[in-house]
Amino acid sequence: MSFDEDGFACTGELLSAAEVETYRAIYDRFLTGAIDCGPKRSDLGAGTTRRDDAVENITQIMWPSALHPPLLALPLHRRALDLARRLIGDDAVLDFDMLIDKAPGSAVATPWHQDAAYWLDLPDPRAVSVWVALDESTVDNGCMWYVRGSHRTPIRPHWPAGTGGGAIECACSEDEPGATPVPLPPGHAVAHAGGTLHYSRGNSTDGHRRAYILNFRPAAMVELERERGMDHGLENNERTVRNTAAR
Ligand SMILES: O=C(O)CCC(=O)C(=O)O
Repeated sequence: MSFDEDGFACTGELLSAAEVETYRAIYDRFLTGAIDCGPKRSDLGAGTTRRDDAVENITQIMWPSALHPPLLALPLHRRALDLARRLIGDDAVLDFDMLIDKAPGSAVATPWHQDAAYWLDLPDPRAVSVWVALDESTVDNGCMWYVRGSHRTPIRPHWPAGTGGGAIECACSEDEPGATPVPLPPGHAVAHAGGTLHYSRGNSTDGHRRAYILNFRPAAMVELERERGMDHGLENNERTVRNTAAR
């Protein structure tokens, strides 16, 4: 698996078992509300039936490192940045981070999409997302799926998924040639490019599927995004969607 060839690559272990425990403890403070997230918390799977005991189908929390800055002193941000610089170049910096949790039994898929469809059309499209598993991620609890080589294909038309959760989707399926599930042990990660088609199934197990995701792009492009008002919900809660069209 090669990031340049395939548009995604497993990174191996980024966090030891003890470090995973530290991140899980903080993550659970976000999930219980002990760390207040305000409008940075939303349901990517809104509009679909929810299990009674689940707060959201797919809990998305933008900017955990801004909500809880001690995260920045823990090892993941530095390790993911080093990785991002190896994958897309030495000018990579953090653009944003987020948590995505699939609660036990929340059988809602993250729809097929390309991240670049959420973003501004920037002159330098280099970008990498480092998706870190804090639980074992399996096909049944919603591990990531990618379409090999799709980062080299045009951004497909996308449209809003569900009702009001903010997620977008495009035409794609597990039957797409090159579609591949990427199960991971806890503490391991997979990196994907901004144009890579991806999705995950719902979580049909009794455990959480917690992921910590860090996105990187060239410093000059982060500056340009901010000039254009795009901060991925840090101050401005608008999420720009450049390719969304009515179905
Ligand atoms: O965690 C998921 O199910 C989806 C993650 C995702 O879409 C992303 O990291 O870009």
